[in-house]
Amino acid sequence: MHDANEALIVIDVQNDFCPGGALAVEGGDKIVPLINEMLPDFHVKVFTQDWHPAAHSSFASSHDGKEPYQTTEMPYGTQVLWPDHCIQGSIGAKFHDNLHRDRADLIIRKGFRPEIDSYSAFFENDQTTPTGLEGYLRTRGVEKLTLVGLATDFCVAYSAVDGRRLGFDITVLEEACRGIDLDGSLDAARRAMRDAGVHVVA
Ligand code: VGL
Ligand code: ZN
Repeated sequence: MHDANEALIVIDVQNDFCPGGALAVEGGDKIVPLINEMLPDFHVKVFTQDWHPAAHSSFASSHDGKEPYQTTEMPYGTQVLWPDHCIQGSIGAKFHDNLHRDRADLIIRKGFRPEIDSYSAFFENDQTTPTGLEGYLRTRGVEKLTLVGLATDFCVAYSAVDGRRLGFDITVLEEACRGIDLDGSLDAARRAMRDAGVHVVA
């Protein structure tokens, strides 16, 4: 059992990020048994769920002439455009069937504002709009986080770097993560995490 001040944060283990999903991450489903095994060892267990309205601004289909994986400029910076995914209430937005979702203390949804994407579990992509997770963790006395889930180079990495910015001790367990790796994004994410003082563990 881990200490009472440690939390497991399970990032976006949803059907659309698993094989067969709209934004499938290779081997995304392979991490589910590992995460299930880890869950009972943590006092505090938080799951995140990517949760977009239809026609979300992060979808390529919402931008004339754009294809998935191209980028566009948003008021808050450059945004990758994705295939439609994790639409609120859809099967793709559900957690993977085998994930022990009933173990979650808290499910935090993100990306529900039409005009802004949210990779991080802490802040939306403007880096200032909070999701509320920080307050939840602090009021439960949490200081250390272990991050697992999908995708390593987007939601996991952004959450890890933001967590460091907020002063949490952060470990990313890569064995229980899988990445998208868009144009070297996996290496860049590993570098950004290490530079931020995240413990990146194989
Ligand atoms: C994610 C791209 C778009 C993720 C979510 O969970 O890493 N990536 N939405
Ligand atoms: Zn998304």
